[in-house]
Amino acid sequence: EVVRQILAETEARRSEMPSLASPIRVADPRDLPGRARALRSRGISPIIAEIKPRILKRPLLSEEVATIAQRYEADAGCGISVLTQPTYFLGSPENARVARRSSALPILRKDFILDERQLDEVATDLVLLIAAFSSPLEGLVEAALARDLEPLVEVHTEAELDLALKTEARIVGINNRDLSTLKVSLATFEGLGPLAKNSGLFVVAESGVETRRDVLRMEEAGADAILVGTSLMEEPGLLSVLNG
Ligand code: IGP
Repeated sequence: EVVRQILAETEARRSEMPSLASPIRVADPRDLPGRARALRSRGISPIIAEIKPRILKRPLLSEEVATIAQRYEADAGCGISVLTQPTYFLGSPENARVARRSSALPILRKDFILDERQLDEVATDLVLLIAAFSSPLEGLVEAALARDLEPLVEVHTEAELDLALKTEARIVGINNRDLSTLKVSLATFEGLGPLAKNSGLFVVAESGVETRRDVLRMEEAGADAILVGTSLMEEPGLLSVLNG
């Protein structure tokens, strides 16, 4: 229900989207898998820490976004995920710009991308493409790669994983949250993570991680990085506990 509404609102913004005449390109793309490897070699679990205003029930000021981004970098985060969806998630493309200016970490844009033109709204290092909604997936993956924008394809079922594997995407995210019911189960990653891993992809476990034990559980199932939002927005100091 919530998702239907977000998708309808995104559709309604089509007329305001940038023209395809000026595709965006980030100046110096930052390498997420490279940073994950570097952290691992220092014994640190790679955590992609999210800036998710919805948890605080209000949009964030630019200074707050900058402060959170700096904190995530200081606490050895692997990357920063920034919600840019405005209505339900209370995010903005500007938050992604500010986060990228304020830290040296790779920035993942989190939104509901339905149209290639959305890719030109803000320059980031990675962009989330949700297999269930971002259609045609193959075309959006190619459009992102053409901009040097690394697609992270999010899946929740084996059928969606198969769809992701047919694209050129090198990074797949397995969402423990079912976006249609909003129910979370870490068992989702335990089922699909090993399958994705066998295909040679960089695999991210997303959602529902609250403790160091949860992080270890996701790594045990093959996670190369773990994406955490809610628990970090509630307790920013948790990052250095989660990453060990
Ligand atoms: C973070 P959590 O449970 O730690 O807050 O989850 C992240 O995975 C979640 O925000 C998310 C998301 C999404 C948000 C995963 N996929 C797609 C918006 C759209």
